[in-house]
Amino acid sequence: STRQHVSNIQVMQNFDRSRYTGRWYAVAKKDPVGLFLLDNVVAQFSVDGSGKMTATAQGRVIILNNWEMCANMFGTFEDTPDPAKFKMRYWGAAAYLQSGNDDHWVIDTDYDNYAIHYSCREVDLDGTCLDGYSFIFSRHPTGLRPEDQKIVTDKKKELCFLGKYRRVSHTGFCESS
Ligand code: DAO
Repeated sequence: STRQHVSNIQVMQNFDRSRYTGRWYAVAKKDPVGLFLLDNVVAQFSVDGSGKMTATAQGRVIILNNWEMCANMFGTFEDTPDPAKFKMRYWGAAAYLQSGNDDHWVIDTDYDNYAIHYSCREVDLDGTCLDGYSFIFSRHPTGLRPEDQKIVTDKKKELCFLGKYRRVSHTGFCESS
């Protein structure tokens, strides 16, 4: 398959942020260089009174090489001319957690079952993505419905990330802390 220019990646048409609110379980993840969130990743999206999208997220992380903990993360989203493309500023509840400013694109979603997120952190000189990450989200902690799997596989291909995802397990690690 041909390498995809980041600027040609198709995102969700007429993205509706209010239908996107609520809880999403990460079921698969393509990691960036220097991965951070390992598993038990759950994101909760909201839209505030002024219409701005915000999110909180939890996930198991390992910091300082061997300290395992549940990270509580926060994100605010800056709008762009494309309603499905945001700039996400994110930070942790504790200063030693990761923080940054990433693209946050919604590639596809049916709002009720699945969502495909994409973020390219570094675009190569030829316009392809050099370092990026992507979450496959489900509304269901048990994973994707069989009927959504083909859609998701096709989108992974379009992002040139097919075969680069790993399964994100939910063991209850972040529920006890
Ligand atoms: O896990 O390697 C990684 C990259 C993810 C960084 C972003 C984590 C924080 C997100 C907060 C709001 C989420 C939707």
